Amino acid sequence: MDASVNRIPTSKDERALLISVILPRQNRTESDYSLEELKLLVKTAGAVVVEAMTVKREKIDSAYIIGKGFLEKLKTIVEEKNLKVIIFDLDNTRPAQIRNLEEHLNCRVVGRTEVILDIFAARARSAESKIQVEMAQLNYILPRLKGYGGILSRTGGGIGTRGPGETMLETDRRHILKRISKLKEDLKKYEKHRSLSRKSRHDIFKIAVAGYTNAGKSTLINVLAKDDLFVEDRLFATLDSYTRKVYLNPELTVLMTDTVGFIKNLPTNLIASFKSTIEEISYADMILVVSDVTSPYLEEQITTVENELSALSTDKPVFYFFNKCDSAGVEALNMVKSEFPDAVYGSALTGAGLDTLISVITENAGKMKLS
Ligand SMILES: Nc1nc2c(ncn2[C@@H]2O[C@H](COP(=O)(O)OP(=O)(O)OP(=O)(O)O)[C@@H](O)[C@H]2O)c(=O)[nH]1
Ligand SMILES: [Mg+2]
Repeated sequence: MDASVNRIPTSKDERALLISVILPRQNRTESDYSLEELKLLVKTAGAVVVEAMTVKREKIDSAYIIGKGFLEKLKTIVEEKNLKVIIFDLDNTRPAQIRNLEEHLNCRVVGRTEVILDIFAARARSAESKIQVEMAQLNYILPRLKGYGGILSRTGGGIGTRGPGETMLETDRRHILKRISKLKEDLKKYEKHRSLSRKSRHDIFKIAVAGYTNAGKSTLINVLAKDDLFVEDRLFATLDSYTRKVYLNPELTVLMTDTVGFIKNLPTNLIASFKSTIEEISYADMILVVSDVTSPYLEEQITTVENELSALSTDKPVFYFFNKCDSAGVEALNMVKSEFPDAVYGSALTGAGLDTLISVITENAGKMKLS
């Protein structure tokens, strides 16, 4: 089997219903944020969000996630609205719950993790990221094989069905384990290559550009490098870590590495698979975090990024560029500025603030060289 991920284009009319389940100890603002983000993820995956709803529950039902009453209502909604997929804003759906729901509702049911894995599968461009995604998918499927019963072998495309070939999904655990170990071997080659090219670049100042997905990381590198990286108003436009040589001013030429965007609760399988790509960040001399000031969830996004960075246990200095100031309201922007006074504010799109950013980078690069 070829190492590439099997991609089945999603039909444009894949009509989806999103469900957020909130439990008594959960915070409504957080779950709203999560649901908004899930909408974006689902659109990125190519489906149409017909409706998004929030249901309150005392606890997650072990068989059906939701209660019997709502289940029946849902059945009617699925028929009336001609829904093709129900997407729960949950990270840990159990295979048996999915199977029960699918059998009862006669429609596909997936969780947030499948949506993210699906986007990664569709976006993987380089051979390395294709291997990384396939590994994440197989590791996700492996413990679930038994519980899913026959449903994984279903063909037809759509969220949650993209990934390693269907024939693969029908085969046994041993086959998958063998495939995973082959992919691991293949990945090692890329890691070796990475470490060699890192060694060859030891004398040039390196900046890793990190941040939440869609913050404008690639756009910023493009404008600084006068380059043409893949930019798109979608989540996870970039899955590979590209490095570009960027001439900032007569004093300083740097290497800037674009990295895969972070997101709240990035599936652990993906983090594990993309470890080497994410680790690129810790080999830089400086980390530049790009944030989208227009996001109503700026703080949550920064927390996510900070958590991911601290998981790397890097001691490299971190600088913040608050992007998209061109489309932020004055009042909102002032509030953000008072909260984060040390960040550089600007816009990769209009070029505002880039001079300041370049001076901050140059000044700190100079200091670091001296120390
Ligand atoms: N208004 C405005 N939009 C911007 C700015 N910078 C980037 N964008 C837009 O934001 C969207 C995402 O930009 P990208 O550069 O792809 O973001 P990214 O952080 O690389 O995203 P991922 O690769 O998905 O993690 C694109 O539509 C950009 O045109 C900016 O300064 N202002
Ligand atoms: Mg990008």
